[in-house]
Order: sequence, then C-alpha cells, then structure tokens
Amino acid sequence: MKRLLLVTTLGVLPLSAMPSFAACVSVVSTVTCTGTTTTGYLNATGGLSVTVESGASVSTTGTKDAIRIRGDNNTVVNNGTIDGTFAADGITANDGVDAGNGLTLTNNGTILATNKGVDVEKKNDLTLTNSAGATIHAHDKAIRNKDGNSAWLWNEGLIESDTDEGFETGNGAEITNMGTIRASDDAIQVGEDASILNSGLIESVTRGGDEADPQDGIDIDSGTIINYATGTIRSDDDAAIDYDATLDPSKASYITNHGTISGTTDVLVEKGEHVDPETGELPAANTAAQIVENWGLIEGRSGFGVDLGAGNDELLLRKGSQLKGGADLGKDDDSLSIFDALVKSVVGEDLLDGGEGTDTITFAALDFSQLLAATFEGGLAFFTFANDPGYTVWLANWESYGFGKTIYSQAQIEQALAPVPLPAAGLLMIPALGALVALRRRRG
Ligand SMILES: [Ca+2]
Ligand SMILES: [Ca+2]
Ligand SMILES: [Ca+2]
Ligand SMILES: [Ca+2]
Repeated sequence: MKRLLLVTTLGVLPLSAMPSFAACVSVVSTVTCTGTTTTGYLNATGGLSVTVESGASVSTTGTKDAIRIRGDNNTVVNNGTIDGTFAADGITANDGVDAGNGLTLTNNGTILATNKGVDVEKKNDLTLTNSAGATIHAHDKAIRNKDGNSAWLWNEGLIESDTDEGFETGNGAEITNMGTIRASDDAIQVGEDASILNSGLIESVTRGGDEADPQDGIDIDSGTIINYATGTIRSDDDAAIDYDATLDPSKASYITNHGTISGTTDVLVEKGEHVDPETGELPAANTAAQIVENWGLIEGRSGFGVDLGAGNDELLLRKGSQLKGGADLGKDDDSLSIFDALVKSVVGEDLLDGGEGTDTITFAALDFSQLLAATFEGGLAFFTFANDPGYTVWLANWESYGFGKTIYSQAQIEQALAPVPLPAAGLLMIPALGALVALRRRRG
C-alpha cells in the first residue's frame, strides 16, 4: 500500500511541474474512411492523417487516383482496401495512393492499381510499412519513388507488379524485406548507398512485362545487401543483383549471403562494354569494389556466379558455401578466398578467373603440402589437391596463390613441384622448398 502510494505520488509530480500550454496549437487534419467510397479521396494540403478502416474501401470511377494527397508529410493507415482499378472510362490507369514528400504509409490491408500502387515519384523521405498479410499489387510499378531519396521500406507482406518494377527509389534507401517483392521488371531498383536486408523473396519473373528487356532481382548503384538464411534474391532472365555505375567509385559495396542468390549471371557489375538496348547508349562502367561474402548459395545459371568488373573486388567463400557458375573478378587487383578444405564442394569445376590486374586466390583451409599437382598453361592453372585427388580446380589469370596464410607465385609453385633432381643432397641448398618436396616424395 505504501509502495503504491509512492508510485502514484511520483506519477503526479511531473504534471504539476509542467508549464502551461504554448500559444501556438497545430491540429492535424484527421480523415477517417468507412464503408465504400467510389469517388476517391483528394486533398492537396499537407499534414493529413488518413485512415481507411478495416472493411472499408476507397476507389474511384474517375481519373484522379483512389487517394491523391500530394501535400507534404501526410500519413495514411490502410486497414481496408484502396483500389485504383475502377476508372469508368476504361482508359485511365489510376494509382492506389499518389502522395507528396514525407509520406508515411502503413498498409495493413490491400492496395490495388492499374497504374502505380503507390506513386511518390521524385518525393523524398517515404516511410512505408507493408504488414504481414498485406498486399500492394499494381499492373504498373507497385511503388514508384523514382528520383526520391531516403526512402524506408519495411515489407512483411506482398509487393507485386505485373509488368514493371516492384519498388523503384533513389539514393539512401533502407529496405527490410521479410515478405515477397515480385516484379516483371526489376523487383527492387535503387541508387546509391542503399541498405537492403532480406529474409524473404525478392524476384524478377518473366511474365506480363517487356521480356525482350530482361530484368534483375535488385538493380543497385552502391550499398550493402544482406541476404539471410531464409532469403532468396533471384531473376528468371537476368542478374539476381546488378550494379550500375556509381558516382563514388572509392566506396566499396557489400553483399553478405547466407541464403540463395540466383540469376542468369548471378552478381553482375556493369562493365560499359555493350550498348544498352533501351537507351541506345554505352552505359558507364562501375569501377568500384564489390566485397562479396558467401555462406550460402550464389548461382549463375547460365553465366558466372559473380562477374565483378573493374575495382579491387573481393570474393570470400566460407566453409560450406557454394558458388555455381564460377567467378570473373575482372579488371584491377582482386582477391578470392576459399575457406573450405573441400574446394570442389564450394566451386565445383567452374572457372575462377582473376581477370586483368594482379590478383590473388587463396585456399585458406589448405596447407601448401596439400597441393598435389599444378599445371600452368598461359594464363590458366589447374590444381589438384591431396584431400580430393580426383578433382581439378580451374583457374585463370591469377598472379598469386595463397595456401593457409602463405602466398606463393607461379614460379615458387613450379619450383616446389618440380621433379626432384638427384642426388637428393642437392636439395639441402634450398632448405624451405627442399622440405616441401621431401614431404611430397614421402607421400608419393
Ligand atoms: Ca567491381
Ligand atoms: Ca575487379
Ligand atoms: Ca583482376
Ligand atoms: Ca590477373
């Protein structure tokens, strides 16, 4: 009793200490939609708080979107249905929600549209939550935020476009996907400094759109992508993750994969070598570093698993991971490390190519003594390991070869594996290599 009284007293104290109300009072315009509205909701002012109640629907038979609120800093909570598929003229494609800067949209229900599900083109500071069980489905882009910066998207439901992009936004996007983002065009199209955390499904599928122009799971300029164990990022007909040119090539981009990433070429970086059929122009190359760390599956179904272009790229293949389709690390000084003693289980018989530049491949879980045979032909190298003598790893254009923590040149490897000259006593003149070869002879 005494304790309760104390708490009550403490609770009252701050109130009595509060100053009187300030002179300027702002009242947010609150709009609540109940029942069935077929004339849409239009309001050009900002600071609105619009709620579509559970069981309610807002659509329009007119030509100005189901909800058009183009002022700034509006809030929409949809617990019912917002439907932009009802234009009576049969020609107009309406949006579900068309809004301004600083839109905060929480969708707990359904948003449908023949045009964009949510249209905030060139608007900044979008905050969009699509809850579990909620849907944003549009014939055109599901969410258009093209050239809009600092978007925040949290998806646990379904975001889907039949013919175009799923979520298109500009720079500084923060995306968390635990649900599904599916599109015929890029599922996600972002600019610079994006952060994408995925434990759901992000996919570009071939249906309904312009299939002559294949599209990606994620199209990005720079940033960080983390794909968790339950996550899948994929494309039916193009890259799972595609890097366009970045404005700041000094900044590296990161992919950490614990789940599945699968595309024709899986992780693809623009090399500026082929004319873009859409623009008719040669695109600028991405010259930044991509740092790819794989604990899961990275799969190039008809091309490289990773094709990283210019920049000092790094590919880290952790124990138990899989890379299908091989790797081309492209121009500049790259590194590839395999942390599994069973190299075959990680990279199979696909080519690992360092490309131009001074590149290093490291078999981090193998000691040099595990190298059973090495053949060098031009830029190619073929290694066989003692722990899997029936297997040969295919290598191209590597300048250094790491075993454990030690780096060897081609010349050092050739010298170490050269037929042992007789008398064997001559080996004493090169003690380090001599020890290696002696080991090898004993094993043989
Ligand atoms: Ca690169
Ligand atoms: Ca490179
Ligand atoms: Ca290279
Ligand atoms: Ca090279």
